[in-house]
Amino acid sequence: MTRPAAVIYFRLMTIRPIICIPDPRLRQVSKPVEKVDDELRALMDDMLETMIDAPGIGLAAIQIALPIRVVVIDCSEREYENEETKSPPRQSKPIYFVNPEIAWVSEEIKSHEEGCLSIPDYFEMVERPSACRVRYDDYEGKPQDLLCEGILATCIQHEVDHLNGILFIDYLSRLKRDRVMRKFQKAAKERIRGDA
Ligand code: GNR
Ligand code: NI
Repeated sequence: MTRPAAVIYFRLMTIRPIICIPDPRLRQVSKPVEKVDDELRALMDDMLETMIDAPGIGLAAIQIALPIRVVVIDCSEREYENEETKSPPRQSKPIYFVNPEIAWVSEEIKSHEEGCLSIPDYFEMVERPSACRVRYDDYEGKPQDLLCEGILATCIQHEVDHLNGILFIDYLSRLKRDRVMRKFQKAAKERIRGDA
């Protein structure tokens, strides 16, 4: 009997459905991850694929209905290096955050336009600290400490909010929040009626 020299296992990434408001699961507080293993890495691969497909620059696990403290972010430029030849992006550098904790925020606040894949086609300005430090475990389960600025600082704060059941519309006036919630509630009811 001959044995193959090596067996290569591979797995196709899967795009998972993203849940939207008013789904109450988005208000859950996600649970810490105990161990970074192959199963979790497979999930993080799926999250990246789902985020790129959406398309978005960040995704928290609860957005695919998994209440665990996992986030993926890729704020690097998604444009083609050369529009004519469609050569790949300059840098695509996803960051995987397991159990992220905001360890420090700057006193300086800045305003940035935010959107959310769980609140499609709605954008508003939100004020947040302009920089922050995040402690987390990476794709290999190794502890990391990262200083975030610019869009990365905005995005990681938005994602850590998701892990705590907070959405960016919570920072808006009650009038604006109620208006967007009602619009999505109405759309959800119409979908149910349409399916029946
Ligand atoms: O794709 C996204 N863009 C974005 C823009 C400004 C601030 C935050 C974000 S995150 C969002 C994807 C998302 O909903 N992540 O939870
Ligand atoms: Ni979001």
